[in-house]
Amino acid sequence: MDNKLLENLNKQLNKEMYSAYLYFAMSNYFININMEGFAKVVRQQAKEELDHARKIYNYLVARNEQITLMPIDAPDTNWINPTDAIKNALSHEQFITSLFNELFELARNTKDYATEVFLQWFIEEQVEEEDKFRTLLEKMDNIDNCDCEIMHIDRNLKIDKEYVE
Ligand code: OFO
Repeated sequence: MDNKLLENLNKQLNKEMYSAYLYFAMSNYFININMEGFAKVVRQQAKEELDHARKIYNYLVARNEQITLMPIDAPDTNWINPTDAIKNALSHEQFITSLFNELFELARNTKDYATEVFLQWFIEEQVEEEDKFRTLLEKMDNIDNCDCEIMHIDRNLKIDKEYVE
């Protein structure tokens, strides 16, 4: 595999672990302000991020490539309200999308067709990830951070079967 592509895939493995940390941190934030519905949503997201990391790890193993594990940064947790936290989730996912786009381009430019196909799953997944947080944010933006309405959304998320513990 091309050296730069391998280096960036290893970095992406680290970013997925960071993403899990970010959503665990966000879950703590929501638990501390008694919003268990939002906490459940981001905790499920953390679980998905760990799956993404595992997918990249397994792919590098299957390709017999060198895996480099790097330190995971601690996320910033200075959210001022629930909307701020979910905005952070959306902008983080947009950043991750840009990283996958770069990886895809590099795989294509280095004619690594197996990696190009492997990355397609992530490109599609990012559309869903952005959509999930954008949809949630639209609901929150419409009510302008009114506490009672945010709590109403939280209660609905808590019973929403789409999100599991
Ligand atoms: Fe792994 O997709 Fe979010 O960050």
